[in-house]
Amino acid sequence: MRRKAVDHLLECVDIMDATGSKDLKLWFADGTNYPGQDDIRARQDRLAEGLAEVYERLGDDQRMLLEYKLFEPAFYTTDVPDWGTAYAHCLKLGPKAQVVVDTGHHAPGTNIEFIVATLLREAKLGAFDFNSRFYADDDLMVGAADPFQLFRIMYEVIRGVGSPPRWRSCWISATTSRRRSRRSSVPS
Ligand SMILES: [Mn+2]
Repeated sequence: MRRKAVDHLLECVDIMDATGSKDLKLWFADGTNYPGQDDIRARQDRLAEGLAEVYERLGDDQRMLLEYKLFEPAFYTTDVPDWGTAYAHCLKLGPKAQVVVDTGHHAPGTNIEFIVATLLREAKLGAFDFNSRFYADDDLMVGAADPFQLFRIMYEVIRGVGSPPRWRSCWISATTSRRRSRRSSVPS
C-alpha cells in the first residue's frame, strides 16, 4: 500500500514534468482515532521516508508544498497536524520543500500571523489556502469569521516579502476556497 502511494506521488511529478507544473502540493489525511492504534513515531519515520523519495525526484525548479491540519478525518493523531511538524519535515528534506498554511487549519485562538512571520523568516512559507472558520475546517471565504486576523496575516506577508535576503529564494502561491455546499470528498 505504501509503495502504491509513493508511486502515485512519483507519477504526479511525471505529470508535472509533462505539463510544466512547478508545485507538488500535499495534504495527508492520514492519522489515528485511538491511542495505541498505531506507533506515532514509526508513522513519522514512514512519512519522512516516503517524502524523501518523492523529494529526490523533483526537478530543480519544482517544489514540494506540505500542508498541515490539526485534525479530521482522524480525531486522535494526524500525521501532519501543525506547522512545527510540517516545518521539521521540510527542513530535513531541503530548500525545495516548503510549508502550506491553510488559514482554516488551526485550533481556536491560534496566532496564525506569528506562524506566517516565522515561516517567512525561515524561507519556508510556500503557499496559502485562504479559508476561514468558526468551528473546525469550515472552508468559509477568508476573513469571514475574523477579518482583522486576515489583516494581521497580510501585514506579516507584506513585511516578509519586503525583507530580504532569505525571502528572495521563495515565493508564495495561494488558493482560496469557497464553501462547498455539500462535501463529497475529504476536505484538505
Ligand atoms: Mn487546504
